[in-house]
Amino acid sequence: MANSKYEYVKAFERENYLLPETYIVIRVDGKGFHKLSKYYEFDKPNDLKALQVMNSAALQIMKKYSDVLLAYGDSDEYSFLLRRQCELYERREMKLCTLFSSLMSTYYVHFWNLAHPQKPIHLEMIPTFDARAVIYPNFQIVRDYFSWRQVDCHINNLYNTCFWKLIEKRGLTPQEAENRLKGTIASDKNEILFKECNVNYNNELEIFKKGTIFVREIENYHHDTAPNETSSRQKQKQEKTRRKASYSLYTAPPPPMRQALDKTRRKAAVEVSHSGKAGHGSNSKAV
Ligand SMILES: Nc1nc2c(ncn2[C@@H]2O[C@H](COP(=O)(O)OP(=O)(O)OP(=O)(O)O)[C@@H](O)[C@H]2O)c(=O)[nH]1
Ligand SMILES: [Mg+2]
Repeated sequence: MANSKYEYVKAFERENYLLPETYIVIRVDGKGFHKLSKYYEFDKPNDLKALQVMNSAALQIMKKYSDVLLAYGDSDEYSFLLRRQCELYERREMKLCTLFSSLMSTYYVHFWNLAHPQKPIHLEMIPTFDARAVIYPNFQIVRDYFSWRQVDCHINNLYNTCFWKLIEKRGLTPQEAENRLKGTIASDKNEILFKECNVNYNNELEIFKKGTIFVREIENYHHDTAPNETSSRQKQKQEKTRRKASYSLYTAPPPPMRQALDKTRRKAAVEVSHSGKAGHGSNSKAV
């Protein structure tokens, strides 16, 4: 490589390497989807086809990167869990975030256009995603992270379902619906839906209420050595095993997130800091 007098500018570059031996969660979120959903006339409060586009894009990312063990998504966001010993791009934060956000954006456009031949993406309203990466030191916190996202989905969906049903079925204006819901708790909203709108919230689609979970199903995966003792041949073999794994989609059977994460842990043998609730030993192996 030529050494020019301009080479010194490289010294200004900074890189953040995500701490080793920690779980990485990358969350992508649609930019301005409030506007975008209006522009492309999404069904309110949930557009099944749009959610399926999100799911297809996320699954494509999961297929591309075998380090992704699990992905959870709802609305315009998706969270990807990368294994503790992931060495993708040396764990460079900027590289990971920019790649995940650009892949999500381009896959989204691709799958949108496949699903909506009559309503393709227009240049003036291009879907784009931002991304952040957060590291978590143990599995308990990872589980709480996904529970947090799923609870968020539930809270938003219950509110939005109530809001739009009050408008559709009771003829309220958006302002009146907002006022009606002010100060209400979850049970009040269920009651409003049932008594005033003739809607049983339990009958709403699971994907709307709980989001979508993809799990990489890895069978017979063993990894007995410490990461720095793993030879490159062993690493290649493990990579191949992960790559060959199938994917399961859960629209969250109850209690959804715990089951899916436990399954990931059992099958992929993600290392776990022991939690009494989960009922597994703490001697599981690291992927
Ligand atoms: N009608 C409809 N709107 C949706 C659907 N999914 C997502 N949205 C819209 O997308 C928004 C996502 O929330 P945010 O990410 O907080 O809002 P945003 O406009 O994307 O803003 P930034 O993420 O800050 O750029 C929701 O508030 C809805 O307005 C859907 O299935 N149907
Ligand atoms: Mg958004």
